[in-house]
Amino acid sequence: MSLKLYGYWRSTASYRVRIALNLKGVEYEYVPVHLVNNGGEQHQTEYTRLNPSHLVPTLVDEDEDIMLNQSLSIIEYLDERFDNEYRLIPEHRNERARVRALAQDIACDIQPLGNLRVLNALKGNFEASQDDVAKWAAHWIELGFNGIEKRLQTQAGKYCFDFDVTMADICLVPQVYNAKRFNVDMNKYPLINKIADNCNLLDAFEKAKPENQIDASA
Ligand SMILES: N[C@@H](CCC(=O)N[C@@H](CS)C(=O)NCC(=O)O)C(=O)O
Repeated sequence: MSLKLYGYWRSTASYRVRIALNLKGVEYEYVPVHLVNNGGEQHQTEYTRLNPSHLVPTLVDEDEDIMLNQSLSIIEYLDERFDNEYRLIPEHRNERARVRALAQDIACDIQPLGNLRVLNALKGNFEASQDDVAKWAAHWIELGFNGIEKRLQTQAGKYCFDFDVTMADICLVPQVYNAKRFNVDMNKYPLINKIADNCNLLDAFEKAKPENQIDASA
């Protein structure tokens, strides 16, 4: 098999790539990298040779001799490499820009603030309690979701955009999963909820769920 995805079941960035691979209908080998056990396998030499940023996901495409990090770049790569009828990024320039913007609202402005290493630094360097850390993570998700919910009022259909499932939905669904982990009150976000529910009816999203991965644990 030529494609390998190094990821972690609960990592939202890995979850995005799993959805994209499933939507494109591409077979891949999933290689778990446990972010907590063994001091965090993302820090082990074997893995940092592939990804010196100590983060998942990493995609290796042996046929093309390419190794990629950054989930959004990986998704764009997959969309172009497997140029089938299922487009994750629309052809039209304006739609493409809007999809990327919404994806970045999540991947650049929400997720990094709740990343494991950020939460660990709050505890380790600034004496934050587990409760403080959970409030911190929920705060940034809510701030981001407040803006996204308003934006969706003017553009959403069944999915984030009225045309079809795109990279924006691929980013939204894992972030909703993460929001629930941090007890964000999702009743405040009816559109986000509706879109996530619609996406989760699709096989590609179901298969990509954290609990359906080989490395899922309680
Ligand atoms: N911008 C990166 C973010 C990657 C990232 O933050 N990965 C997290 C899991 S979602 C991670 O590996 N965290 C490990 C750590 O913080 O030590 C992407 O989209 O791929």
